[in-house]
Amino acid sequence: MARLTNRDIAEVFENIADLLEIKGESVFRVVAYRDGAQTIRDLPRDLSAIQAEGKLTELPNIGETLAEKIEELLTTGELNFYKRITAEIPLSLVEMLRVNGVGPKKAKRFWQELNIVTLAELEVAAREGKLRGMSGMGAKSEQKIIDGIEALKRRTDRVSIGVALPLAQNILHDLLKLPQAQRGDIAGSLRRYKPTIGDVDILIVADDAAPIMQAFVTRSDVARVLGHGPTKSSVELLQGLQVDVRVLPAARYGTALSYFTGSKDHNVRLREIALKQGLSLNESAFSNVETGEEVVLCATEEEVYTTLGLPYVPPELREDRGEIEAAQAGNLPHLITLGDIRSDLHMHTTWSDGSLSIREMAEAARQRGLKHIVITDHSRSLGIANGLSIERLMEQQQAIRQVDAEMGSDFTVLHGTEMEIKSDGTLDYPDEVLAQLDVVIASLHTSLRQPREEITQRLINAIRNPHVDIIGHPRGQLIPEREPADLDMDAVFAAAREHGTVLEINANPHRLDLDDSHARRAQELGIKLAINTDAHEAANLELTHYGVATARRGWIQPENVINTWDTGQLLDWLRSRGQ
Ligand code: DGT
Ligand code: CA
Ligand code: CA
Ligand code: ZN
Repeated sequence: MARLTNRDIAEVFENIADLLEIKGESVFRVVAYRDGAQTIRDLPRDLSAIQAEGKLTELPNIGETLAEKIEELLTTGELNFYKRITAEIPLSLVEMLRVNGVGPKKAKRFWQELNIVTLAELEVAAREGKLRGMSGMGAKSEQKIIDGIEALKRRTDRVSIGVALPLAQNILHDLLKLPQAQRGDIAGSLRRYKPTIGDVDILIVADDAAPIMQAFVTRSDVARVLGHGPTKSSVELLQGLQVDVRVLPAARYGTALSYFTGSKDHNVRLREIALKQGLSLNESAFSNVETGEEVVLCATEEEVYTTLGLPYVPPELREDRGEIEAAQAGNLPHLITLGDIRSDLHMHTTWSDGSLSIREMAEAARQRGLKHIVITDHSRSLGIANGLSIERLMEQQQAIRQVDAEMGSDFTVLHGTEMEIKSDGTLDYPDEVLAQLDVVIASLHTSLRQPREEITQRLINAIRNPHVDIIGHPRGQLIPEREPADLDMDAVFAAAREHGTVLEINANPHRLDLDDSHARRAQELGIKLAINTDAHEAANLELTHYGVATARRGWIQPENVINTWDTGQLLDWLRSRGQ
């Protein structure tokens, strides 16, 4: 029996959730499987190890029912319940749900009314104009389905950086404990902080590579060894991620780190510059183009750039999006760093769907070195997240003022909200309530698939409200499973600029929203940004670095991020907004 990876088990639960939804089961059952799957996907450890400790039910979102199913899957490789439900509803319907514009109700109708059960059959039927015969389906909705299928084909099987980075750090940490290892780094897309990762690339400096290769391929979290060579090995982890480890001599480490950090496009540009100097650059050295003789070995990346006559280019910029030209002109941006961040302006407590009290959240934030935070629980219409009625919101204000006083003068707790922008574009609290809050974040959580004009207008309505300070995770994407809303971002930016509304870079690695290029555009337009974790528990406060890296990928400078402000500066700004 093949060992099931965490990713395999998460997939079974996701499929069950989808099948139950197609069947029309209660949302709570569906959500239970979906949340369970998410927990497993994000898990930094192997499920079978947790099962062996008897601690499955201690995981968030894993109750008795799911724990039993995990056990059955781990011990037998199968699940009876899954067999029963896939006998009743074709499993292949699930892949249809990944198409934008196809929900569970439509999938069920394609199956029952037209006997279409696979994505391929759906595509053929749509292209042949066979869907428009169904009630409520026209040529336009048929075309949308074709567009959706094409978009889906462009997406690939990549892993969220939030899953890949902890796994990679863990492996690097273990390998660096070996006596032969002199130093090491994570390279590739992970070092550049791309939001999704194809595979993990790790480099280690050592003279004797064999013990490092051996330790790597025999790790307990390895599902399969894909290659085991003298200086390079590849494995697939139980979590379903491929990892490549390469061992190099110290003298050539700089060229290797530069090469394997990429991006490929950035490397191509570096090689062009080298060629102009009569040098050819590869992963191990600079050589003379004519003679092929190695002429410069680089132990550090800095030496690679120096040889090319360039200043050091931070990994987050290496995408060939203008960084080479900027480096040549001496114009590289002064990038924001994690050390510049003094506050977190978006977080949840037990008042809505968070797991810590206001006081606990404040303590955790202070421990991380922050100077001020804003508590922004969900608003009343978001029932599923226990959103606050106006009465409870006002009660919460008292509680927050109390904690703020208790925390002393070097730490400030402000009262805010993460308010729903409702489907019809109205806001969830009236202006006179918003006027009493220190900070108002407005976010879209529902009806994210509205047509472009409608959803853009909805967001702009919120931006225009003088009480709204920040738009939370503006585009509504989830990585890797949900595409952003179909927003006219030019119009959103124009409105944000006009009204001085801040746009968030949500640091949660499942969101990273705004993304790098939209953040960059916002900065160019003079729009201020916020980098917030949207924490629901203490550990989430550690996610800030993902947001900072996204900002760095977007060329963001510290002065354009309001979390770099000290408390007085933030309060002045809030006052200047007339609240
Ligand atoms: P990924 O794994 O798809 O998330 O993206 P990367 O950037 O980690 O790509 P990967 O793992 O295929 O290769 C790691 C780095 O190695 C890549 O960023 C640049 C370098 N590299 C790989 N193949 C080539 C190539 O054919 N030409 C050049 N110039 N560089 C390459
Ligand atoms: Ca890679
Ligand atoms: Ca690779
Ligand atoms: Zn939130």
